[in-house]
Amino acid sequence: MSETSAATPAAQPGQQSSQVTARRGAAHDSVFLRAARFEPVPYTPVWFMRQAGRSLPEYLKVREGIPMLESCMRPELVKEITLQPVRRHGVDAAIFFSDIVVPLKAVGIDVDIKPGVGPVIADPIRSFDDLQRLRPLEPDDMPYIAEAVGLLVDELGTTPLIGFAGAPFTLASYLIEGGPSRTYENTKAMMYGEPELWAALVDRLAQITSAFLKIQIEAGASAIQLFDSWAGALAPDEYRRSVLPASSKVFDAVAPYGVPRIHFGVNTGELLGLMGQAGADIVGVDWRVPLHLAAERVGPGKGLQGNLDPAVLFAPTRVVETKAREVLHAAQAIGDSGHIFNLGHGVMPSMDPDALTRLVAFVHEASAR
Ligand code: 1CP
Repeated sequence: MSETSAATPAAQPGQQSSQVTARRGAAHDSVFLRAARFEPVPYTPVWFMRQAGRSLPEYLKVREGIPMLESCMRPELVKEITLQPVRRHGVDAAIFFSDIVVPLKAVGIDVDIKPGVGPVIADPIRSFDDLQRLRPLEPDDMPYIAEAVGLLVDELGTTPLIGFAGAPFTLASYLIEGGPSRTYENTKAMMYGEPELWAALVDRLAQITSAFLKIQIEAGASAIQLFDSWAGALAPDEYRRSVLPASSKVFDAVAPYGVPRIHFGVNTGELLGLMGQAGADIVGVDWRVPLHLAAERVGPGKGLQGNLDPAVLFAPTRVVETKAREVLHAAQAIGDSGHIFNLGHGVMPSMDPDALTRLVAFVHEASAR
């Protein structure tokens, strides 16, 4: 973990008020942030990717009749949805309710989130001409984000708020394919066949992603997670050549703030070392690689987040507990701290929320030291 991680940056002239620093400060000694800084903790902190969302009846209720992207632009609603899993499950951190495509919408890309599908882009970006439509992101493009984060950190008090963004590769895959993909054929065609266009695209996305993260941090987010959900589609050499430089730019851009930086992707067993090298303090691991092996791949000085198979939650409680204990045991490879318990990917809509609440209590109890 880098020296800067624990500190608040001194040199962000005119960008960060002392008020915001003080608000973030309320969560400074939380178990989540202590673990993220490798400090001793009384128990392993836990939160869940996609903890806000369709598994919760209270979420379905407040979202009724409001399209996904519109809900992300209503600060009071964002605050309520972000708080719901914190109230219900007692998780150790909140994750900001938004989506990785919100900053694309903010710079004028015609994107919608279609129920049951995901993000759909009306006019995919496949040429230098198309790239002109992807302009840089300015803080004024999304005033509703800083407002929602501000409301949240005031309400959350000592519970930290995790900000997030999509990494350049994963965002590029939606922009190029026009929506979710299994094969990433158009994305890879550009990456292999038009390396200059590809480099320009991921560089532009690195700017947009960095700006989106900065807005959240400056408004009071205590940590960030960069989701490169689909980077696992790439071989390590290709990741190193075509993706890592852009993701590194993002991590470098937020480094001066000193907030812990988490980097996650699905199916990234072969990329874990490189994803750490990109600049993360903590590497998120899916369920395919046990944490003691992930620790070897990531190397010393970095934390790990994960990695219970989400589908385990559909099994009886005793099985969930056995499997969760296995995760805690494997995490001992990195010592008593530096581990943040999570699922290996997001909560599924059909999951029983009570099973998640029980899991939080179990992780706290089973890891107590
Ligand atoms: O109407 C709805 O409820 C739509 C479902 C939904 C939700 C709840 C989408 C559509 N996005 C979100 C919120 C969201 N998205 C959050 C905040 C909630 C939380 O974590 O508690 C976060 C962190 C995301 C990030 C996100 N969006 C990722 C990275 C995380 C991951 O799952 O790997 C990705 C890939 C997206 C794109 C996206 N948005 C929505 C869907 C269904 C998808 C995936 C589509 C695909 O398969 O490509």
